[in-house]
Amino acid sequence: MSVNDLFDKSDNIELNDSVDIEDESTDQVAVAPKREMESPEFQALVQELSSTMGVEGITYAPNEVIVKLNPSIASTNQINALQTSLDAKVKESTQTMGIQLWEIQGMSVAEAIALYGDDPAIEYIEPNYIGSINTTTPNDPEYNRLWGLNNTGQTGGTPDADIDAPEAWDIETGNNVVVGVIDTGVDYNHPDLNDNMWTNPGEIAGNGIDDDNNGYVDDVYGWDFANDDNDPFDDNSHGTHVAGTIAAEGNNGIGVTGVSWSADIMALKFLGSSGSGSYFDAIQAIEYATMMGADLTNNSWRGYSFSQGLRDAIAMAGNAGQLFVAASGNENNNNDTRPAYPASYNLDNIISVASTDDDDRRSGFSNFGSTSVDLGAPGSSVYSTIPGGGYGFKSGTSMATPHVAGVASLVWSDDPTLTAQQVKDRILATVDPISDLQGITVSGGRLNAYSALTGSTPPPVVPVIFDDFDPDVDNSQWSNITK
Ligand SMILES: [Ca+2]
Ligand SMILES: [Ca+2]
Ligand SMILES: [Ca+2]
Ligand SMILES: [Ca+2]
Repeated sequence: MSVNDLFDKSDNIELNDSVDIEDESTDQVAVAPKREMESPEFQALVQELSSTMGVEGITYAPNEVIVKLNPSIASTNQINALQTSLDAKVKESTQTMGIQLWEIQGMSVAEAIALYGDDPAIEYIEPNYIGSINTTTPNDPEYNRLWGLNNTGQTGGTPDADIDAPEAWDIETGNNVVVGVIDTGVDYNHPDLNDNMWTNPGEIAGNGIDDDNNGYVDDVYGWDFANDDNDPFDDNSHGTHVAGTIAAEGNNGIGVTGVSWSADIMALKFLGSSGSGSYFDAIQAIEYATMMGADLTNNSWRGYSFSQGLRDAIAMAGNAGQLFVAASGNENNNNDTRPAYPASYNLDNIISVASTDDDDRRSGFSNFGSTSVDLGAPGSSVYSTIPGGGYGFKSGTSMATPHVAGVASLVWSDDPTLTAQQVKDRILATVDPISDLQGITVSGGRLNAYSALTGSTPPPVVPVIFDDFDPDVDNSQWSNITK
């Protein structure tokens, strides 16, 4: 049903008293009658107009209409009458075209258009639509909980304190970049993850044979280095949560979406059900990711003791072109003075991540460091997947880190020719500066996916030099770091 359809059928139009004008001139009868606003037909038309005007992603100024009067018909009295009925005043006019912006108070935009869309004195009346860059909104029902991806103030925070994911998705939603999740394992059966799991193309499952001769028998989704078996299922929940932020299946009508809608998650379990694990198992996991060709790994865990072996494993990954995204830690520490590993190793392929909240403030728990922590990313009250097909909230630099890993995978999806260094430089050079991170992080800002995708390749970040060995700390255990 259109405006014309309705009005063509409107044989019983009544004059509404409120349209009456003070000036009893002969122009009065020429004013188009105000339709009966209580009638079902009118209400249906308003409803139809509202739904057309307000479809997803389209917004318009709530109390404004763009009006062009028909100069051959409109008289001063008619215009006055129209403006009175709309409780309208002219806010602005174009210089030469006779198009005006009216501010209306008497009724909604849809009602105004329904009433006067066919008025002969008006050439057209339309919403004052809000234009913006394109955005892509996924259909996942819990998407609105993901303030870190798109913050509209839905959690009481500051609108746009987010990574601009919908703007980024208009450019790139991700493809099969392989992201190793070095963590507590992954619920690879989760309905929002199972189609985004990496599987070893050279391995036949369950035949008891190491088909690809990589030293691991029946390693299909990755490996469990904590328990030395081929089942990296998550018996903690941390790794599944991290995996969902990177690449929960986007736009599948289920649950949430990751930063990437379709990266491939390699499950590399070295933290056991308690959330801790040994550095040797971490070294094996990093070696596996490198051997099997992961493009990057997410490392939401830390310890406070230096290990040459761990450093060697990460350096080897870097030599293979792999990016290593690491959590800075949750102790509100300055990592410049008290290094947290692996984030604090002075290696070019490491990105060290602090946590921010929905007001673009540093999360109170987050570590920082002007030379040792690179940037911030959303990490407070992050909603993501948990084992058993569920969802839940977690906070920590552990939750910030996978936002960065997800953006790295998007950047690589968009341009596979980039080196790890170029991806890192791009991400750090295109942060949104935020006051809370100025001077206490390398970049001084919070991750922005859209800017990372669109920014030109920046000059290289100056290498960080600092003493990364603290002999006073003895910590042979590595912990995942969910606050
Ligand atoms: Ca935004
Ligand atoms: Ca194998
Ligand atoms: Ca096999
Ligand atoms: Ca989903």
